[in-house]
Amino acid sequence: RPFRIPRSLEEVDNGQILGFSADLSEDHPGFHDPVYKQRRVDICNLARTHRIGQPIPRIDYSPEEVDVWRTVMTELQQLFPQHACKEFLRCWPMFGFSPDEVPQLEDLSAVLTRATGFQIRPVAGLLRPRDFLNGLAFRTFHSTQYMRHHSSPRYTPEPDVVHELIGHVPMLADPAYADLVHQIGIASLTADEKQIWHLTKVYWYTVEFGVVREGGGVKAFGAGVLSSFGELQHMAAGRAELVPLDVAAPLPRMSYKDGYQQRYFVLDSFEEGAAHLKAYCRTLHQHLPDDVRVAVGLL
Ligand code: H2B
Ligand code: FE
Repeated sequence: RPFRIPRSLEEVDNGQILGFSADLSEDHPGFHDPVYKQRRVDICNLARTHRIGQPIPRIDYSPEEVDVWRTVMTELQQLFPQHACKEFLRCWPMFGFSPDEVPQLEDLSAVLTRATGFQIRPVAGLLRPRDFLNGLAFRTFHSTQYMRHHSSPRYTPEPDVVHELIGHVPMLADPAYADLVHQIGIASLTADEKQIWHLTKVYWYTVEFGVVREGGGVKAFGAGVLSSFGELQHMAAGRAELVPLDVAAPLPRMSYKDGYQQRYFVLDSFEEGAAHLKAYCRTLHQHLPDDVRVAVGLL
């Protein structure tokens, strides 16, 4: 299948949604809830009509949605000091997260932009890996804005506002981490389908489920671990296997459904891991046209 290299963020398609969008499948916790489904449609329509450069629409989250946020925040906050990596703990206070209020994408985006030049762009659901990764090349994180279903505050089968804002956003305020994610994005611009798939796995085992050695222990930096009380506890219990990450080697298949990870890829240090990842990404940068290099800030 042919692909076009986007020359600007405007050319990154944020309209093609995989997975649920507002048509929830039968095993989605909100499948039997028409009010929830309509809420999803309304919030997704805001993302679809949002234009780059416009402020991100503010959502008036309902008391029920705030309760979900509060449940997750209250539990996670207890685990972070012990189990989140130092980069996360340094960035976390910059955003003023409170258990009583779901943060607005627009406000967090402003903080991020000041910290690392990253911005948030609202999106209606799970983006195709190529579009999602291409966005990172333009220092843009595509984020959903809807809340998971209140019947299961600790579980979501898809990215939602809790996962994006707690798991991903704080890490993106760390300059070295933001730079790494930017490089992964740039590597995706000229990647063929096979390379996109490999980058998707690299992203999955680092940005989503990565852990790092720190002070004799193992700490979480992956968003899927940081945004899930159960996954964070599971990781901290130390029963999952820890394997060193070799970014160039074939990586195992990803699973969204088999519960907690049975194996985490671990970086010996963040600096060293990032250096390996960036070296791998640069092997994919070689054929980037000069105008694109300029557009993504490489030249
Ligand atoms: N889409 C959205 N909306 N949020 C994500 O965090 C996300 C995505 N992650 N699409 C991507 C895919 C990631 O899991 C990899 C690159 O496939
Ligand atoms: Fe994620």
